[in-house]
Amino acid sequence: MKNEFTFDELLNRVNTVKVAEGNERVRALSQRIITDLFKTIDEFKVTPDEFWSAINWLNQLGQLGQTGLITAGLGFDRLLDILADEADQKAGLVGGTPRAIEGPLYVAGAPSSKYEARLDDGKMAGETYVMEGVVRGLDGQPLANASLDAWHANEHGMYSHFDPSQAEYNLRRNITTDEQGRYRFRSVIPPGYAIPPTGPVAELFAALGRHGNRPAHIHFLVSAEGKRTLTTQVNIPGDSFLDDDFAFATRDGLVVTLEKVASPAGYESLGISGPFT
Ligand code: MBD
Ligand code: FE
Repeated sequence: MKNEFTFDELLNRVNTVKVAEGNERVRALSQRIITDLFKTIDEFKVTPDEFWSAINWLNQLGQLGQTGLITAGLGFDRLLDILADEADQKAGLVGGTPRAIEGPLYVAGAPSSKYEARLDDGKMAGETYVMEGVVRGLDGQPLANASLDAWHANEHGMYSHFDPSQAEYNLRRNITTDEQGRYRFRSVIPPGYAIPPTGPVAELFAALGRHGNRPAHIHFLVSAEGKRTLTTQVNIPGDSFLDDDFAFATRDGLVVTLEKVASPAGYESLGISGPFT
């Protein structure tokens, strides 16, 4: 078999060669992506140096575990949410808390407790907050025994598990709602997040003239028996990146308001008692 090909002949051969049925969907998607890349390389006259430095970049991206970071930064995570919202609209599944992207920094298996939890280990600098609420179905009915995961960054914008300086599951907890669907937790208000200052994502962003900042936020993963799972976030108000999130993920309706409480009462079980002096 000779392998003298024109551009079109090689592309066609790559896209169709097979010795077994394989997976039709994987083949269709691969064909499209390979075709687009062949055309891009041709149209932009990509040099071998450029091509192999891109491959090196991809290898580094994988080795450093930054693939999930770049998908967020290039809008893919947000795209999936837009499409999910559209599908919900079509199915008449409207209302409730808007979804927001999970991001690459969720870790399953956080310590779990009923109704309430303290997320921080007492070492994080900053202002204490309490967030409390009720998990409801789309019908507005409170959901008892729902599972709520909450996680956020520490004062340096770093997440436990990915940051060796933090204890396991610091600023990550799972809460099971009480009989009235209620939850509440105590933590310390996080700052924004910034991508690692060196590495493949930082390199690409520099080349694109982009910043890699997210406004301060808290993540949630909420599930309940017989219900679809909600992945969402809330934002801390006043952050300068609220309208300029590198992951395009902040949304109307997810910016909370903060209420300063001078004399908190009823939070003794979370280690909070007032009045503050
Ligand atoms: C984050 O904290 C985050 O939420 C996203 C989406 C991407 C990178 C870091
Ligand atoms: Fe985050």
